[in-house]
Amino acid sequence: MSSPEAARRALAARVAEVASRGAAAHQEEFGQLAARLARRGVDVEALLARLASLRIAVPSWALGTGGTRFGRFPEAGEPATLFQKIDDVAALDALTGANGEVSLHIPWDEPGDVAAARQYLEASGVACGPINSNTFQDGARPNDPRASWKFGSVSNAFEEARARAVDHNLHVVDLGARLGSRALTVWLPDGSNHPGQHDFRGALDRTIDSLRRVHEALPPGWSMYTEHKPFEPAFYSSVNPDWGASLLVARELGENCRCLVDLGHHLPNANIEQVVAMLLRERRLGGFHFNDSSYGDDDLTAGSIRPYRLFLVCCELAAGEADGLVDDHPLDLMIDASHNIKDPMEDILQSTEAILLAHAQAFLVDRAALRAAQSANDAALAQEILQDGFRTDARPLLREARRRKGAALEPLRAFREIGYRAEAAARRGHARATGL
Ligand code: PSV
Ligand code: MN
Repeated sequence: MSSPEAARRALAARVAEVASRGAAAHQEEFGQLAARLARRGVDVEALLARLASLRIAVPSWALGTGGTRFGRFPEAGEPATLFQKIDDVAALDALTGANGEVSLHIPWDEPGDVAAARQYLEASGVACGPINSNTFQDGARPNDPRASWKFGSVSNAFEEARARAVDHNLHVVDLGARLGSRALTVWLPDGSNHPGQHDFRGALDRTIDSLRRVHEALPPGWSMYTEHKPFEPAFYSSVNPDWGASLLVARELGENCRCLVDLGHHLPNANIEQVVAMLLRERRLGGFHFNDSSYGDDDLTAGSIRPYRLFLVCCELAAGEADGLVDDHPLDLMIDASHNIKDPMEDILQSTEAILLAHAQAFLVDRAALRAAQSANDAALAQEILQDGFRTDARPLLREARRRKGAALEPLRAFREIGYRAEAAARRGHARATGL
């Protein structure tokens, strides 16, 4: 078996070989776009540098085929171990130049030998991004009424169940610290299914009390993210249902707690870009779980259903960045999607492309002109300015940023051409990845 360093070098060579075949066409397209943007006063080099600096973390749980409660159809060559998941993230990064970070989920990715996992991450050039605690699948004591998370974890009426949930979060922080992470993401399944089941205020009090113990134990330089969601698995109420509750919890816990926005965790027609603007204003935005949806928490490919919504969210990020609202805490950008019919890596490549494209288009919006139109109450002009960014085909910029990093011009095509999955299938066989 080759070392992670050797595997990465071999992959990079194959990616470069595929890229060389498209180089001439790319140069022509990029040259035309760069000239057009330069005429409009865009600093193309600065834009390329900003795009090159974007890092989109890969969720470990999306590297295997997702399922629904109706079935699961695993692909051959799925990663069976944490090390294989890290291999897949390194391969994604070789293709995109933007995926060099993995977001782990515990206990799905419990490493066992932590030092070995850290060493493998480093040798693979993969950073450990925000780490997630799972208190929604209580494998340990599901049938012990006083300790089980059946009726909630950190909000549970029983002290023993809450203590176990706090301990699990502390364990995840400890693990994350040893793996090089700097943030804990807490998404809670806690809620109720029946009116009257929960004392809403009591459940929130207990949630905050429990999470305070986790927040107080964060190592220096760490952040904690609260991730809201209106329903599922609880279908009547959730303890952290929306951005207002999430902000309230974050404020009560203290300065190292921020809110994470999962694009799929809003009630229909919610104005997510405005939520983002509010959290930026409060300096409490921590990061994102990018995905897309038609109905609820569908976990579809980012930008596949409502690319304009994704663009508008990125416009708020670009505006917040320009106004200095993220200087003290760079945002953690992550994908959170789970696919049951596509090759999971292909889907991550598509999500990554959509997120980068929406950022590029948002950076192209003429902020000064937009502000002037807003100040003049010129709604029509403001719309023109915004949509000019959205309607620019910015893909040559992404290709150029990738070319300069030695990544693929067209990541999905390159993934297929180098035959990554077929090779993985030959080596790994038909394993079943841990995760959803
Ligand atoms: C819950 O729906 C969620 O969005 C949380 O981020 C979880 O950690 C993730 O999905 C995986 O279940
Ligand atoms: Mn999420």
